[in-house]
Amino acid sequence: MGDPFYITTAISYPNGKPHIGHAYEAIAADVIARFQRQMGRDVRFQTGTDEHGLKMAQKARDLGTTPAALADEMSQYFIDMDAALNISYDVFQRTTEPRHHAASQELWRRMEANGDLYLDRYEGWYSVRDEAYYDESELVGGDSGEKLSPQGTPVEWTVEESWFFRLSAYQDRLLALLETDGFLRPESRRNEMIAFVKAGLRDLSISRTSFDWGVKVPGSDTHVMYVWIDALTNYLTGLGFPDEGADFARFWPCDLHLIGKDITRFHTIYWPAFLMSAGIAVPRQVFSHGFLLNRGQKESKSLGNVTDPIELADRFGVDTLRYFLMREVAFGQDGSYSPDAIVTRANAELANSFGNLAQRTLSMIFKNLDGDLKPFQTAEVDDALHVLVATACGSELPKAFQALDFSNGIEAWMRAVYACNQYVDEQAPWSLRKTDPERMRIVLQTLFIAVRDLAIAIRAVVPASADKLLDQLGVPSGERDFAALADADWYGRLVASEFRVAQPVGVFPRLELPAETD
Ligand code: ME8
Repeated sequence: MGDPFYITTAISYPNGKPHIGHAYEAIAADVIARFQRQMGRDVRFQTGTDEHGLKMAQKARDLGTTPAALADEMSQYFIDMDAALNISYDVFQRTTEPRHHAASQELWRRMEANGDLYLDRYEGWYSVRDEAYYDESELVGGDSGEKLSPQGTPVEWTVEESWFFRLSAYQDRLLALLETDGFLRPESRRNEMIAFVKAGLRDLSISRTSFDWGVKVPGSDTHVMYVWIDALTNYLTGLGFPDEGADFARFWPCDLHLIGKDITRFHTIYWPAFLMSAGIAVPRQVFSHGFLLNRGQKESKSLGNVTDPIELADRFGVDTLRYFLMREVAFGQDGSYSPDAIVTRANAELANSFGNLAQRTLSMIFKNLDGDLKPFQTAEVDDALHVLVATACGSELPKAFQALDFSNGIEAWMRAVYACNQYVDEQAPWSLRKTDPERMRIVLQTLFIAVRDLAIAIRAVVPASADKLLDQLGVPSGERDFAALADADWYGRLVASEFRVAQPVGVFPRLELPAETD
């Protein structure tokens, strides 16, 4: 078994249906998980829903239902979205599960035992939408002079008895952690967090008494935990904590928490401080991705531009959507999407370039060689193509993906696809058919090998399509990872197995540009 690799997404608030931001994060995490599996790692991939807190309680009240019923109903939409997007998670953790309450209470007890919790009174500006208290100095003015959080959400002056966490005691350790290379990426976010810690950390209010939709504070029944304490603990719950058994021992500390930029503070300051207090190792890396915008605008109900990611996947194809998001957006930065951009990208790269290459190659082998593959001797030009493709697929793409630089990894792959298409045009196998059938055979078989390499390399991004293609290429399902890619004997085994190329079925359809261009 390979080395363990534990990756998590943020757990989503199920107070509404999933939006494109949720889909983006799930897809990015899934591409990483699948890529690491292809690299031979023993991957544990966790996602879930964050079901407590005032936001959920208020939404349930508005709808005339209970928070528990709302959570049950809405978390199913996230499970359905993951199924629709082919998200290969191992654990879907819901925070209303009893085992999660037990895990959160144990974390609390450990922090208390370490002397980091104390009871006091809290007065401050609370944003229900962000589930966070803000300092007066952080607030911004709204259009009609009202006070808003730095995220632009309404805040209320709140006074209550509260448990506090001694965050101020962790300032130096947190600074050292943030300065550790690779803990928080991208760099711009790391600088922001370092500046935040350097400005001085205040103790954190971590319980509420004004409502009861949450995890009860051990020994303090009128208090429920601040929702972020229990939310962050989900990453431990899924591994069986407080039982520090096999899963916990194998997968903790987490290799990668993948989150959006708006919740970086919670994951790189509060969370490591809680863990340090409880005597638990901190995660190895947090990556905070950018926001996805709809034609450059944030989606919101009032703008009427909220997109259902399942509809997008139905309309353009799951793999098209996955490919577009990973290719188009420089990972870590904000990105924009529109139906036109999806169609243009998918047609240019998947349908016209890679899909066309695969389709041409397989149908020429089917028609001209009776689908029959043989061992063959290459010329210099064939070897050059082989080296170029093998380098892009076996080295450039995985190196970029390892660094979470997906757009550049895919670009290297695309360059190899273009080189193959250029090779087809230059070698013109269709005209060799009469003049030099043996040379035609060599060209087509060289292309067959290139298509196989390209399909394996892009498999994490477009898993269903790549597998459909690899099935047509006769590549066994156990030989589709990066070790298999580097195995020089596979072609010989395939030939010996008497596999024959059948009439190919197109894998990447050409899409129509949407009629409406508003
Ligand atoms: O923040 N583009 O939940 P959430 C990209 N429950 N990513 C986006 C986005 C967008 N437009 N909008 C949101 C929460 N996200 C908490 C997390 S973790 C212990 C608790 C990202 O449903 C967002 O940054 O508001 C977060 O990573 C995830 O979607 C869930 O957001």
